[in-house]
Amino acid sequence: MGLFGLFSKKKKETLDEGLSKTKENVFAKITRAVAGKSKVDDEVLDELENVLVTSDVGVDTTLKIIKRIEERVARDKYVSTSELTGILRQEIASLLIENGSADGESFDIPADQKPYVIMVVGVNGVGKTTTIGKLANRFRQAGKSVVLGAADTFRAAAVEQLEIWSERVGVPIVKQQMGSDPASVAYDTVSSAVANGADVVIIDTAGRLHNKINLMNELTKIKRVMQKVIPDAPHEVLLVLDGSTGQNAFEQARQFTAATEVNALAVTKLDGTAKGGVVIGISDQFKIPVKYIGLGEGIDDLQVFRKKEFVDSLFGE
Ligand SMILES: Nc1nc2c(ncn2[C@@H]2O[C@H](COP(=O)(O)OP(=O)(O)OP(=O)(O)O)[C@@H](O)[C@H]2O)c(=O)[nH]1
Ligand SMILES: [Mg+2]
Repeated sequence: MGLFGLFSKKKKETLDEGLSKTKENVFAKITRAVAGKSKVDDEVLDELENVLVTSDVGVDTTLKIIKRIEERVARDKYVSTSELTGILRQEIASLLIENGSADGESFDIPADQKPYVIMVVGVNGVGKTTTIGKLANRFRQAGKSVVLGAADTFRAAAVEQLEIWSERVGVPIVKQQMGSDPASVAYDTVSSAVANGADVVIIDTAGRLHNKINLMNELTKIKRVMQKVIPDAPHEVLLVLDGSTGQNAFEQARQFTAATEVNALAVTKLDGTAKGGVVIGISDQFKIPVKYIGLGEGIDDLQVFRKKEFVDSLFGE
C-alpha cells in the first residue's frame, strides 16, 4: 500500500471512530425496525421514519428520504430488508448531493483573496475557539501563514484559550486586554495580516453577550470595521454548531442565518454523541454548506465534510 492509501485509510478510520456512537445507535434502531421482516413494506417504512427522526435527522429531511425509498420500493417491487441500509446510504447521499453545494475538497483557501478573512461565530461553548485552533493548524500544514484575532474580549479566559492554541500551532495572535472593543481587535488583526502579507486571518468572537441583539450588533460592527482595511472582508463567516445538541443545533443555525450573513457551517462534537444524524438534516435544510466537522478535542480532530464519505461511514457495515 502506498503512502496515499495509508493516509486515506487512517482518515477513514477516524471518521468511523468519531461517528461510532451515532452508528451504533442508528444500527440498533434499524435492526429493531426490520426484525422478523424479510421485505421493505409500509410498516418497515413507518419504523424507518421513526428511526431517522429519533436519530436527529429532522422531520423535513426524513420525509424526503422516506419518499425516495418509497419510490424505489415501488419501482423495484421487491426490496429485501437486508438491502435497506445500502439503499438508505445511496438515497441519502444522492439527496444531499442533489440539494446542496459541492463538498469542500480540502483545507484550502482561494488564492485570489489574500489575506482570506474568516470570522468565526456561534453561541457560547459550541467549539469556536477549538475549531479555530484546529483550522489554523490545517492551514499551517498546507503551508499558509495564519494570524489569529482574539475578538472574544468578553471574558479573560477566552483570550488565554486562543493564545494557548496560537502557541500550540505556532501562529501569531493579535489581542488586547479583556473588555476592549472586539471590532478594534479585528481591525488590528486584519491590518497586521496585510502588513505582514499573511494568507489567512481567523477571528474568534464571543458567543455570549448580554443579549442576542447585542451579539448580532457586535458581529455587524466587527465586519464593518474590518472592511475599512479589506473591503470584501470577511470572506467567510463560519457558524459553529454543537452537533451533540441535536435539534438545538438546527435552531441555532436558523436563528444565526436569519440574523447575520453566514456562508459556511462547522458541526462539532460528533464524537461521543449519538446525534450525528443532525449533520444530514443540516446539510439538506440549509443552503449554506457544512464545510467542516469536529470529531474530538485534539488538534487533528477536524475534517472537511464530504457528503458521500459521511453517509457511507454512518450507514456502512
Ligand atoms: N468532544 C469534542 N469536544 C469538543 C469539540 N470541539 C470543541 N470541543 C470542546 O468543547 C468545549 C468548548 O469549546 P470552545 O472551543 O471553548 O467553545 P467556544 O465556542 O469557543 O466557547 P465560548 O468561547 O465560551 O463561546 C471545550 O471543552 C472543547 O474542548 C469536538 O469536536 N469534540
Ligand atoms: Mg471561545
